[in-house]
Amino acid sequence: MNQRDDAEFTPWPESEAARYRRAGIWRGIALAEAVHATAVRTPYAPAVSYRGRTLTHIELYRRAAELATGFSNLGLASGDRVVLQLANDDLFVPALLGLLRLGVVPVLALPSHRHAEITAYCRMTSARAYIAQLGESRAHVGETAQRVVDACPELQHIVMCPAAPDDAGPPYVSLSSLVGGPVDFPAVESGATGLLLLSGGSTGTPKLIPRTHDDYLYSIHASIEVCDFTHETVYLAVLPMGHNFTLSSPGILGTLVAGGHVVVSPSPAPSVAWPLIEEHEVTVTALVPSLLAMWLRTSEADTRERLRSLRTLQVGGARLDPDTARQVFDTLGCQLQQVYGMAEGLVCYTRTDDSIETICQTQGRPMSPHDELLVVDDLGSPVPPGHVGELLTRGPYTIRGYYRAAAHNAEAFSDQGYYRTGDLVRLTDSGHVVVVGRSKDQINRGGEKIAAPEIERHLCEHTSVEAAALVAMPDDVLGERACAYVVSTDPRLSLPALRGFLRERGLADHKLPDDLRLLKALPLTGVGKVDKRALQQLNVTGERP
Ligand code: OOB
Repeated sequence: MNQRDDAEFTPWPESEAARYRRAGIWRGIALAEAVHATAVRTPYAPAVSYRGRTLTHIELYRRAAELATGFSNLGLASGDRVVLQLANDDLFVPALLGLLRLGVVPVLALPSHRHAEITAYCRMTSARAYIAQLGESRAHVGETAQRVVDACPELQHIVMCPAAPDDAGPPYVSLSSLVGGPVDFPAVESGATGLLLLSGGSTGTPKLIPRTHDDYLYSIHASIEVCDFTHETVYLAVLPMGHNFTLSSPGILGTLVAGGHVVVSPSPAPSVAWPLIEEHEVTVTALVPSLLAMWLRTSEADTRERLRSLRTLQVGGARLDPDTARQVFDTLGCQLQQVYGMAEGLVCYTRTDDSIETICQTQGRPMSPHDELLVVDDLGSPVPPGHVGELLTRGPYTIRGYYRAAAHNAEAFSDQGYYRTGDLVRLTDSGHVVVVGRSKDQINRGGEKIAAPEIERHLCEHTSVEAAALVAMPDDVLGERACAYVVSTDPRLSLPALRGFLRERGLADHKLPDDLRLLKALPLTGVGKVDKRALQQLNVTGERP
């Protein structure tokens, strides 16, 4: 390994990079520049709507520039990292574009993250600021922000949205007060890291994904083309806006670059999202399978009529079962598009002209002709066509390494620069991917990823826990739920007590175990590792919350 362990970014080999640049795959344009070019083409078309208020493309451009000025006056500059954690509201897009405009690198945290995760991201990136939503009660800054301030003294600013409470002094500042005289925005280098996305993870510590302006913009343009996004697209952002699926597949950024209109839904519930679809004549939205199931359950005789503007429903993030997939056409009256993607890069889509069977039974095919896919066995050799193996991938928008994680990168990437996805797949003759399972130590809980070792590490900090293993169990609603198998000195250790313990440690709610089962010992494999397959086969009669 010739890389420093704190290397921020593993570049593509120069020969590949040169090829991507020469072929115009990487356009040499920074992300904010690409969005702002649309403002010049379609200045007065609606860009972002939230709770009855709409910003046109030119207004969005101005709002982002104002915020960029404010961020710059705070002392933030190109290359600095800032953790951005906003709910689905009207500030997310201007704040994101404001940071990108300055070349400041946003770390895209999810609203569900709490102080354990936010503190880790701040420390890993030596972040200079944390942009946070005001606490629930709106009267105080919220527990997460307070705990992050205590744990990260090097953080210079906590920017509260929309405004910090009156009695909160430094380091708290209000996003709404961030204005100031004009500044000269720097030219942003398109080969530099544009943003840091979160990895679903399968290790004890969270990993961050450095996406360059060039590679991310390419993935946006390729998505726009495959999904046929135009200035007529009206996209409803239902899933968390900081997730790669919502942000760029083609999502929010794809819609804006294509000159379309993003409508922000503060909740995925049909009672909130469906009236927005009707009001704004939304043409496309994206869901995870568990939310699709909820939409299907909620549907009534008039649902098709109410959702008549909706042409395409994208579903991805977790396995969609083919029977549920088939119901989309009749029950909701729109096209289904399966999306199999990952924040590390590769995104596959089913196409409009695929047969219904292909759309229902596969997770699509790679969006770019430059994506390279290998399906390999345990020893790393390619499997025969049509057989199941682990998917490895590389290409112009799939990273070559995680952020500051050289030791982990040596395992997560092959010598030839392929990313080991940890997904078990089969390729069809037509090149479509069928995801059949997973080899990575992760739980996919309704599309939200849990790195099992991360939670096991916390569980083992409990005074009565001697050993712990977190394992995926089938769940009717979520697809999978998390079961903790624990060896404890306390036979009365309960699920609520364990969940309370983890909550106190500041973990996001979706990472807390759904079941607990106490064992005398954890089963081990021949090489002495915890045998998670054996645990999955034990009948779960354990406690549930
Ligand atoms: C998306 O991104 P991540 O980074 O949250 O999670 C990636 C992982 C994949 O490696 C796979 O294990 C799983 O999520 N996954 C799916 C899937 N889509 C993602 N598993 C089965 N079927 C699918 N359709 O989840 C993501 C990023 C961009 C677009 C869409 C999803």
